[in-house]
Amino acid sequence: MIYFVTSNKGKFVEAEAIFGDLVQKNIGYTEIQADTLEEVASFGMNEVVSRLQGPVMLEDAGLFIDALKGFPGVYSAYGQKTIGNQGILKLMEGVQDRKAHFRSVVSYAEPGMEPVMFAGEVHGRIGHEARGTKGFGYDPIFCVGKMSLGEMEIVEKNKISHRAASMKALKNWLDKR
Ligand code: ITT
Repeated sequence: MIYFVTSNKGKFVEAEAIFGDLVQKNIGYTEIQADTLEEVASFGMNEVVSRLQGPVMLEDAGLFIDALKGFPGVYSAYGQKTIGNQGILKLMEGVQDRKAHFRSVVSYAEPGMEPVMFAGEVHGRIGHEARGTKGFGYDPIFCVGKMSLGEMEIVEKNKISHRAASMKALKNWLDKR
């Protein structure tokens, strides 16, 4: 059993499909404003491990759009809350280069252990409209091939996603220990 500290149900169900024995803890932790996902994902670790006294993971993820020089990136949660998908589509109006990627960094630790971190990425493009009602966040505007992530079932998203890559790497590491 692992505690996954997150407020995001969408992230949790995707992680649960990979790990099985996960417990969501919506306890909040100190999320710093930093330049990298790694700094955000590692900063809160000591705090949550000592509070929960067990195996803990947390994850920080973001959408990086080439034409916007990586925006919203580490500000993805704020971007989603404020301008949202329609705001991103607006910023991308008339923009030819639609390349973007999602990146996920998962951090894991047990009491008395130095945290380990694993990263994952998925490359795709920003669509011209929001499509699909599955998934969450930026999924409807992020396309891989002909489909948006918002049109994919969790099993399909988990074959290609940033989160699936970082979490499968962690699972591999745990299985091999
Ligand atoms: P926690 O920090 O509580 O885990 P959060 O929703 O704030 O939840 P992040 O800071 O990691 O999570 O994510 C930043 C935002 O990026 C998030 O609010 C989503 O809108 C978006 N995002 C992350 N992963 C995504 C995915 O797989 N598909 C679509 N949007 C995603």
